[in-house]
Amino acid sequence: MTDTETRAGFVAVIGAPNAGKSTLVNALVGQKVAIVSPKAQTTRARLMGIALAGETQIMLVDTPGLRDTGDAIEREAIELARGEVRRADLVVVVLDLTQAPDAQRDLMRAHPDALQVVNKSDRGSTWEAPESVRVLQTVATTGKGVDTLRNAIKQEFLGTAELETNRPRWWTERQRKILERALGDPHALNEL
Ligand SMILES: Nc1nc2c(ncn2[C@@H]2O[C@H](COP(=O)(O)OP(=O)(O)OP(=O)(O)O)[C@@H](O)[C@H]2O)c(=O)[nH]1
Ligand SMILES: [Mg+2]
Repeated sequence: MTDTETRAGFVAVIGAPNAGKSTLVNALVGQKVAIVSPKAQTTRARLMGIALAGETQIMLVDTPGLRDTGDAIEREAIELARGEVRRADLVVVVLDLTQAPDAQRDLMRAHPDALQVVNKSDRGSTWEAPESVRVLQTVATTGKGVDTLRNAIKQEFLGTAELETNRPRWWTERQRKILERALGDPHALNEL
């Protein structure tokens, strides 16, 4: 390991449809890489952005909202999201307390190691997320709480560096070059 090597980690951003995942990814990245819409199920394809926290490169994978569905295309998109989750070093579960709790509680239970983010914290809520040190509040549309979230993600990688040899990853030279190009053009990440 040398000073010129860069740390990076894959973060999958998951949550209910319309929870604000894409808005949050855009806010973390600092530019519009993901499509945002008031309509649910906007995100269908794999999409990545890169956020920097000091020397740490955070690769964010925006995913389609997860829900049970009979729609074949939507099911495929959800399968894709599950794949992203399996590949990720860290999962961020985006909660929307203005939406029904059941499926979101299941999602939290399914990802006990995830960072949980209560987005739309500017809106009223019909239920409460469990109190936990791992729950952060954000307003993705205004950027409130986004710096704190970025730092929390970074901490996840730095904090586990001594405990696990496979987290964070050290990129190969090829991957490092792609990452470098991705700073100018996020689409370069698709080559990874
Ligand atoms: N009030 C409020 N609205 C938000 C916030 N974050 C996102 N929104 C709005 O919620 C809607 C959905 O946002 P998206 O980012 O597209 O949600 P998504 O989770 O990516 O949705 P899918 O990809 O369809 O699953 C948009 O109208 C956003 O402007 C927030 O913190 N507060
Ligand atoms: Mg989306």
